[in-house]
Amino acid sequence: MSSSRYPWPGVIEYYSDFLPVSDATPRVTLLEGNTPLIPSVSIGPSLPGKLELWFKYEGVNPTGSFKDRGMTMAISKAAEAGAKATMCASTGNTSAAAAAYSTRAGMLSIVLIPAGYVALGKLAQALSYGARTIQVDGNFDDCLRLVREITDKYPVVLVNSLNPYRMDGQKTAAFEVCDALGEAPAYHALPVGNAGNITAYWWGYKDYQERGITERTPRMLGFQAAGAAPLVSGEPVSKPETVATAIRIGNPARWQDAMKAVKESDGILRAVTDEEILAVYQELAAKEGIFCEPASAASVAGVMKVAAEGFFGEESATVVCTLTGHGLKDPDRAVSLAQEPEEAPAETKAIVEMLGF
Ligand code: AN7
Repeated sequence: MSSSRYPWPGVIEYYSDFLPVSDATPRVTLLEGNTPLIPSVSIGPSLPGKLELWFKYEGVNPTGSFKDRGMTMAISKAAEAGAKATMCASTGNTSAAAAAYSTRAGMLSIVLIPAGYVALGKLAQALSYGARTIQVDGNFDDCLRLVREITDKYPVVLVNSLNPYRMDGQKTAAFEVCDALGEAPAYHALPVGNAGNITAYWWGYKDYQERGITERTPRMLGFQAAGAAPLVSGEPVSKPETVATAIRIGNPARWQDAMKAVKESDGILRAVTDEEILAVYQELAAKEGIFCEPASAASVAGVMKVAAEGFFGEESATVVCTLTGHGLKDPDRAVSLAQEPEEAPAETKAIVEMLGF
């Protein structure tokens, strides 16, 4: 390993041997990746059986979600090709990442978002990074249809996960999990929306196994919100609804690839309710000290649900859940569920009394 890989140089430079880049490819990076794989101290030990539960905490990426891994690749390749503008549809996180990396590369970023259904932190990001932010009177699926039509006709690079470079970049999360554990986990659980990430992880795990770095690949466990679960029902959902706005998607672009990933890996696709998602979302913060956004908690909610059904049996196995985005992305949700702060005058005596000291 060359010393130029330290300190952490971002996912393209660190994993360049595994990615379609050359010395001529500019590295448009915010030093994303190298995110912590955190052992569970509360939820894991409470699960039936002998599971070892880990959280891949993607909320600490530079724009606060896993999207940075794919975006550094997509924008670097767009820059290599001389592109001037990028465009994406987004439930929020893709737009934040696209805006940040496009801006860094000196490109115009155009983002289409469903009006009224993007969490406040994500909207703040797209606007602050200077994206041309267009709220569409429609849902994510409408936005993606428009972006596909427009980028087909005009010189603007599509940076949704239909862009193959996005997938290449997102594979690096699977590489990091294997590098951290010394082997692929037995199971990997993810929230599924547009279905790019579960596909990318699977491809990444397969790459490592094909190169002989790991011996096995995990069973992929995909979890959708019950009101937006087309891959579970097998039918597109025309009016997807869930509190987990990041995965409020009714017709995922990577539908077939995700189904293949689940089938090849002997995995499962299941739905979790909004109630289950929000309960785990709160538990992750209050018991594990990990603040993620609601959609991210779907992976853990799903693991808890199938564990309770006996899915894992008595097996001792490693289970990794990706926590895809930071809790600060959706401050409205957090505050609406949490207790009100207590109030006190600026006096020691009053506070000491309140605390019962
Ligand atoms: C926190 O930003 O689709 O199954 O437009 O933001 O790869 O789509 C976000 C997706 C999970 C689902 N968790 O990943 C977008 C967008 C969070 C997310 C997903 C998203 P995919």
